[in-house]
Amino acid sequence: MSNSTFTMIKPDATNNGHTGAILDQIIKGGFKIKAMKWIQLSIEQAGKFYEVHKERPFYGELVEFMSSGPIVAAILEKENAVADFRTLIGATDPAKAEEGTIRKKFATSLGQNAVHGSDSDENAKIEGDFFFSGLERF
Ligand code: YYY
Ligand code: MG
Repeated sequence: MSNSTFTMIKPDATNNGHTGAILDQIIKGGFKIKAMKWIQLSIEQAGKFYEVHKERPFYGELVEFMSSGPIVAAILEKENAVADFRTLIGATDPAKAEEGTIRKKFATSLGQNAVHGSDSDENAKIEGDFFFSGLERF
């Protein structure tokens, strides 16, 4: 079990002014920020990040949405980071997310659900490496 995960605050949340509140909830949830950047992805970059979903019906919409505005990308550290962060953000569909979770509070819809969280230690490493070089983390 690794101690880090990767997150993005998605364009719906940055555009709706929720970045500060979401970061606050992440930090109060016990996560330490090890690296962080505010950027906008190109269509190509978003497409590559979500390549695992290429065959899914929502892929085109997801890639368009994720490149439509700024995101905050970050590597987070905590014991049991991947599972604990998935608990903090709640279910993919905000309508099904637990009360108090980040998606329940801040998501717009199933497709525009405010935050990303890695689903495994392996993907946390792949996703963190997609955004950050060794010089950008500590
Ligand atoms: O890991 P998580 O973000 O909770 O869900 P995934 O199944 O990996 O899907 C990635 C992303 O795609 C999801 O956050 C919203 C979007 N999506 C969608 O638009 N429609 C679906 N039926 C499933 C996922
Ligand atoms: Mg996922």
